[in-house]
Amino acid sequence: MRNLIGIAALALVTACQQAPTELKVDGAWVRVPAVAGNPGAAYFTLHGGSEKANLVAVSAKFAVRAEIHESMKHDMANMPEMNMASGAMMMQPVKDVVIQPGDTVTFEPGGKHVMLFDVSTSLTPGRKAPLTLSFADGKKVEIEAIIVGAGDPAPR
Ligand SMILES: [Cu+2]
Repeated sequence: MRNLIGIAALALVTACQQAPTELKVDGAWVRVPAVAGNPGAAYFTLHGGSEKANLVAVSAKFAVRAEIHESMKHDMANMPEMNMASGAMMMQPVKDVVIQPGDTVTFEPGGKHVMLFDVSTSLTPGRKAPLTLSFADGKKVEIEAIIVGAGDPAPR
């Protein structure tokens, strides 16, 4: 009898360990533009679950359009005419972002980010606003992003 209980307990532990974990998103924040009409940006961290995920779009009710971008840190040496002194950050849209199982993918200034176009002027720094992340399998994840003023430091 004792053995049976032991086996049952073991089966339960195994079942727990094999339960699939869901992808999670945290640390979301939105930088409002310094000048009305300029784009804002959204950042967050994706924590991969047990299955590979593919982020294909991000949207926000407070922006007319949103694009996933990646800042380009490479090739600068080969393009002296595109120097950093101009203050213009070089970036390009990316079609999708793959999150491997158990992997962490961070959207942050200078790296991957979501560019928000035609941002509502009613966003108040310190408050929160929702972002919707859409994945290739049809899954949508809604997260609350902290709104950060144009000149304020990142919230982490
Ligand atoms: Cu951008």
